[in-house]
Amino acid sequence: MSPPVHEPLTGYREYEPDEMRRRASDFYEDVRRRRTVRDFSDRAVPKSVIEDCIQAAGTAPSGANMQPWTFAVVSDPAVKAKIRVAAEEEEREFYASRAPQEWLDALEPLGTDPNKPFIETAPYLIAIFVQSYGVTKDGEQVKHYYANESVGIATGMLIAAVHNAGLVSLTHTPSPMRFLNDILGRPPNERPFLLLVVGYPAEDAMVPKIAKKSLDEIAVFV
Ligand code: IYR
Repeated sequence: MSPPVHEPLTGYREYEPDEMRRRASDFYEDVRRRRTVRDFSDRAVPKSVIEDCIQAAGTAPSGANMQPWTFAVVSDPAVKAKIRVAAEEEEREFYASRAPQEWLDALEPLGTDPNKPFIETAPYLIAIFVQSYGVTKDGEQVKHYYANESVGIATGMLIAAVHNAGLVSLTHTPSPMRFLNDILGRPPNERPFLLLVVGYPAEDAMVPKIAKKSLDEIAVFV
């Protein structure tokens, strides 16, 4: 083990209290506009925007800084078509028999169903994988810590980055999603976490009329 090397904290910025309050409230006002969208436009999105959003996600904290994530970016229409076929197959099973009635009732307000045309319409799919363990160049396994939590945090940052860029996303979770390993050629130490659909909303996009919980419903101050 080499001794830890530290460096000065140079990137940090403190703001005057007024500026801090303004920034905190501006950020909230901005992210509260974010909606999960299921109606996508096929308009092209610059690849560099997707790359920057993924780099932003890659700055997320992770257990022992293992960065246990892989972002597989799909824009090839043939690959998107394969993913759609496989996802819809799982979704048909889910809606027809796998999902308990309670789950179907919970989904009712969202109006979701097994048809997932957005998988082909949207310009980008980002399949996010959790690396349950790492593998060195010599093929040795490296332990990952809090891999799920770490990938959840990175995914949240990716969703925020996509919103900040003026795009919309859909957190799609076909279950089970192992077919993503086959289609995308990912190794067995990688488990699909989420399929993030990214693009512009369709011009006539509709979203469910739902509300977020208020501060006193989600926070306690002790
Ligand atoms: N995976 C299914 C069902 C679904 C599940 C949850 I939890 C949602 O918030 C939305 C949908 C689907 O994508 O339709």
